[in-house]
Order: sequence, then structure tokens, then C-alpha cells
Amino acid sequence: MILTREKGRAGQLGRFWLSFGLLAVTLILAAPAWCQEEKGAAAAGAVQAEPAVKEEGAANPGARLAEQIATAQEAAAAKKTLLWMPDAISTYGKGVDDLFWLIFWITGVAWVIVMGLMLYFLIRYRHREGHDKAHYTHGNNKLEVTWTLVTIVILVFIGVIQLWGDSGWFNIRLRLPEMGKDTFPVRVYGEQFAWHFNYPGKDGKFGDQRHSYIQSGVNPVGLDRDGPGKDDKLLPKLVVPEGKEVLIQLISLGKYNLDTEIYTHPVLHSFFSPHLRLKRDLVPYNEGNIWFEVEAGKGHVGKKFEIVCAELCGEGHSKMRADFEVLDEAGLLKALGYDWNAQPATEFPEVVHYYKEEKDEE
Ligand SMILES: [Cu+2]
Repeated sequence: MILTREKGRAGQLGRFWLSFGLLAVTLILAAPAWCQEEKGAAAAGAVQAEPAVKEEGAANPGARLAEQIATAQEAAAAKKTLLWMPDAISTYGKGVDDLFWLIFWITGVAWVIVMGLMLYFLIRYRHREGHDKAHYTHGNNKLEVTWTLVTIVILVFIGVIQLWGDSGWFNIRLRLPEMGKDTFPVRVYGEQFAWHFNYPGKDGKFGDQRHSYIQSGVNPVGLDRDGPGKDDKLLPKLVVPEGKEVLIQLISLGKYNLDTEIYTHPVLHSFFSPHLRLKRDLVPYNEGNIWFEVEAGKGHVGKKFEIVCAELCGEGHSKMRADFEVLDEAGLLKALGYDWNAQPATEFPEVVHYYKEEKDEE
């Protein structure tokens, strides 16, 4: 008896330390995410500080560094962070955050009630000499039906309220902007492990893409440079205007080795921009469209954000990121080398999958 009790205690103690250890590990792993925003703001501050410092500080690198650090600290302090989430910059971002907080508070209140009751029962009905032994009970049907119904009502309510409105599912997922004037179209190719951003060029026409044209370093996505693709701009970063609807075609790109003529299938990636509150998978052989608009007049112009891959796609997955910049018209003209509004693109070309490509050539 005594032996069993001692063993039981040792087991309890073991479980306590195991839980404690797991909690500690979780907190350590989560720490970088909490600090991320400050780091981002600091980096932005440093980037902004650079031009001014460059002229005077070149002779004195120490002073330059001190000034950069001071500016970065100011930027971090000036920017109030909302827990682990960066500020939303898209027109529907605020609504997505509202939904997040609604779910957070509903589940938070439920968590506090459940944990509170559990703690109360643990203490109230703890083992004490001379008290009755605990006995098992089947439960209470009325209670179970009630809390199941309450949960269903809450879930349906959350589901229904997020369908309509500017930040609703229909608007974000199903309403795509029409191409033409005032819509900024980009074809986005994701491959293991890089992003390529294809802009139509001054003729307003996207070039065709063929895997058999892929030449690493020279023609990374395989654009047909003899057709309308001759003036296409291909950048490793996403540049967009503010206050305009940006329409993106997402394509998962396979690999083609020109020397061995070996084709490798595309894999699953996910286009994720935390600042836009936008995430969408790139499904091989199944291209999809997404859209967003960066809020105008909110000081986003000139800032650098980030696009990351949010789907484990291989060993280089963690390096699969790209810069994302919001630019004014002059900045876009400089980055693209043409005026995107002069001849707006009116359509995306048909996406030709590799096996169809082979058939066409035969
Ligand atoms: Cu990926």
C-alpha cells in the first residue's frame, strides 16, 4: 500500500515536471514570434535612417551605427504592437482582425470557465481522511445537450457573420477585381525554394510560360521571350501601388533541367503575407487567383513587408521568402521600368502544364 502510494507520488511529480518542461519549451519557442514586430520595426527604422546617415557618417562608422541603433529604437517604441500580429495594411485586414479577436474572446472566456471549474473541483473534492470515496457517474444528459447546442449556435453565428461585408469570405475569396484600368495584375510563381513576380511590361501583355524554356539564372520561370513576354518584367520581389486592387495569379512551378531534359513536378506552397492578412495555397497544376488592396493614405508607401511560404515544401522551405514593397507611381516606374497604367493588362494567358506542352510540340 505504502509502496503504491509512493510510486503514485513519484508519478505525479514526474508528470508535473514534464508539463512544466513542455510549457517552458513552448514559451521559449514562442518568444521570437512575440519579439518579431519590434525587430521588424527596428529593421524598417534602420532602412529609413540609412540615406540621411550615409552622407555624414561615412567617415565615422561608430557614430553611424549609434545613430542607426537610436533610430531603430525610436521606431520600435513609436510602434505600438498588437501582441504577435503586425499591423494590417489591406482594406480587409481590419475585419479579419475583428473576427480573430471575436474568436479569441469567445474561446478565452470558455477556457477560463472550464479551467476555473476544474481547479475548483480539484480543490473542493480533493482526498481527505474520513470523507466519502469519489464515485463515477455517467453524466447529465440535459447538461450535455445544452452545452452542445450552445457550441453549435456560437459556431454557426461565427460562420454566418463572416460571410458578408468587406472583410467577408465572399468578398475576399470570390469577388475578384476585373482586369484593366486601375487593377494591378501580377503572376506569381512559387518554386522550390523561391518566389518570382512577373509583371506584364509596357505592352500590357503577359508572356506565355513553358517549362522547356526554363534556364536557371537566365530564364527562371521559362517565359517565352519571343512573344508578348519579350518586355515582361520578372522580379524577385512584389511591388504594388497603394489604393489599387492588386490581382494575383498563383502558379506552382515545376523544375526543368535543360541539360538532362528532366522535369520535376511542382509541389504545394502557400503564399502568405501576415500584413495583408492573406494566405492562399499554390496547388500544383491548379492555379488560383487572389486579390488585395493596400489601404491608401495610411503611410504604407515606401515600406517593406514580407511574403513567405506557409506550406512545408522541402528542405529549403524556411528560406522561401520575398520582399514586398508598397510604392508610389514614381517608385513603381523605377522598379518596373515602365508606366503600368499606360497600357493595363486585360488578361492572364492560359497556364499550360508541362504534359500539355509536350503534346503541343508533337
Ligand atoms: Cu514553399
